[in-house]
Amino acid sequence: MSTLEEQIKELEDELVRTPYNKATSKHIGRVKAKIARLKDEAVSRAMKAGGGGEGYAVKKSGDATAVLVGFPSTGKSTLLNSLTGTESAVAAYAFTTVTVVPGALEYKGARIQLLDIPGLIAGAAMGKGRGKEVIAVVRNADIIIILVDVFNEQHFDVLLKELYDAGIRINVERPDITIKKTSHGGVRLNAVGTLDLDIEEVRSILAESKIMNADILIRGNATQEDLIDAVQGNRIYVPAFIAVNKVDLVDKERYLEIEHDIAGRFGGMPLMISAAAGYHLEELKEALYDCLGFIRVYLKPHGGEADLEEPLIIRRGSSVGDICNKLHREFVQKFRYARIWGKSVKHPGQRVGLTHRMIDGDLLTIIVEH
Ligand SMILES: Nc1nc2c(ncn2[C@@H]2O[C@H](COP(=O)(O)OP(=O)(O)OP(=O)(O)O)[C@@H](O)[C@H]2O)c(=O)[nH]1
Ligand SMILES: [Mg+2]
Repeated sequence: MSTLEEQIKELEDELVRTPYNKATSKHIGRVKAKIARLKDEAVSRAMKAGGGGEGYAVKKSGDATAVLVGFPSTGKSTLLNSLTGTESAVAAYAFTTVTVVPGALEYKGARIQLLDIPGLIAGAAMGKGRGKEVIAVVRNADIIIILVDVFNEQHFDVLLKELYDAGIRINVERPDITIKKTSHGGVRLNAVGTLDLDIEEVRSILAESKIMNADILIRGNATQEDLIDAVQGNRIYVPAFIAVNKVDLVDKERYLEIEHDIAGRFGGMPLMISAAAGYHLEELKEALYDCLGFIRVYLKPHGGEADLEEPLIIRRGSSVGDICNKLHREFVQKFRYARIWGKSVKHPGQRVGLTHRMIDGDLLTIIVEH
């Protein structure tokens, strides 16, 4: 019996050999689904493997948690220290950081927890290096800063692959796919909008997970990978951006070359920084704040005036329930209703429930049982 890794390799080779067309799409879907299933199995085995993990339980704090992901010695700890005044050990050799070191960053009223972690290397998703611990922390973050240094821009492809293998999807929306298992009737597909997948591909992918009866609802377009992700069900969708560190060590020409190259491959401009020299760090904070999509909500006591001095900083898309959770752990249980003045409602003072989503600038009154 070959190992999981060998089986995955064989299937991946087969994929490379098989041209994609109408006749092969069904088979390709099945092979991709199988690879995803085996990889997930390898990842979850690696995550369960014993040993290590000491000091990795960092409690989330602040308004959002950002994590620094990069190869060893790219300057993650130096960056954490420059941004937050923390003292995470810095040294010119690999794996200086062996645990998670948190720091706190205040920017425009938002408190961002920044986590420095050990370097990530090829194979991390399957547990190589400190992969197990590192991936667990990354999966928990609200945003990822991918850090490469000017001498190793190719690391960037490896980092993206490791994140992908670990089920982390960056800068994409979760595909709108609902899978409802049924007891009979086969696989039925309901598509809202144009969908490039056909029913045979869908059946083939589901069959790989032994789902023979189900109602599938897909809103908008979706790829085979999207459907496989939905079937596997443990994917994480998180924003990320790239920073290139140590730009103090290259000349202007090389600087522009790297910037251009990464922008082309990532589809977005990287931030060109120097953690040690303090170059472009304000821009990095702004990028963090922007990418996290913070909004401000003002609390207005029942019958009183809103506190316009100290807004609550929350993530875009947060609901009244999210705010209740943040304010007090009993608020959700004792919640009766809320009133809102602002853009998220039609009438000033409109009554809303826990699932109502807030918009920047809203005033909010929460009514709880006493
Ligand atoms: N010239 C220059 N050197 C830097 C910069 N940032 C970090 N370094 C140096 O790079 C080396 C590695 O920095 P660390 O901050 O320890 O790197 P790390 O990514 O935390 O490394 P691990 O903990 O091993 O994963 C140290 O010698 C730093 O002084 C920078 O912006 N410019
Ligand atoms: Mg470090």
